[in-house]
Amino acid sequence: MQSSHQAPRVGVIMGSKSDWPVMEHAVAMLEQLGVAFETRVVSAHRTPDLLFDYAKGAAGRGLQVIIAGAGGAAHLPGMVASQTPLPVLGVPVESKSLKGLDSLLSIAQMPGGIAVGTLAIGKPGATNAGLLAAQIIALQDAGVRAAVDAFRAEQTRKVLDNPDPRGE
Ligand code: RP5
Repeated sequence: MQSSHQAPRVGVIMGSKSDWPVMEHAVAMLEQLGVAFETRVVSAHRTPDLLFDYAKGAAGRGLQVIIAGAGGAAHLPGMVASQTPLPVLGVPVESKSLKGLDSLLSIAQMPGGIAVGTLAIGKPGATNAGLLAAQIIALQDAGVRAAVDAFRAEQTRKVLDNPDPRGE
């Protein structure tokens, strides 16, 4: 799936459809900040050939950042990072048995020499993956930079305008 008529700049992939309720928060942030993206299921274990094809072709297709979410034995972000020079942001999806601690450690504990930027478990991690991807794109795109600045200013204003924790 592609976000708009613009060529996608961020690839949002996940190991399973079951990851979507978390990963949709990365997509929501990219949409809010006006960053074109594509999204699809790519499984490290169930579709390994697709993983290699996707990762090897990503830079050539114009992608600039890949966000990869997975749960449990979460090998997707690391394996994608091994096959592309693009920055890869890993989102640990909460697992049923170990609450995502397994996902977090699988993604974070990369061997030195292949980098994955690991975010928090679940929704905040997915949200921040979208934000961080936009901040990377913003280094060379003034429009996205303005959108990130506006988002942060609005977030700050909402806190400062509502100092009473008992208020609505
Ligand atoms: C991982 O296994 C996926 O990223 C998902 O978080 C987890 C469970 O997948 P399903 O069995 O729900 O498809 O590869």
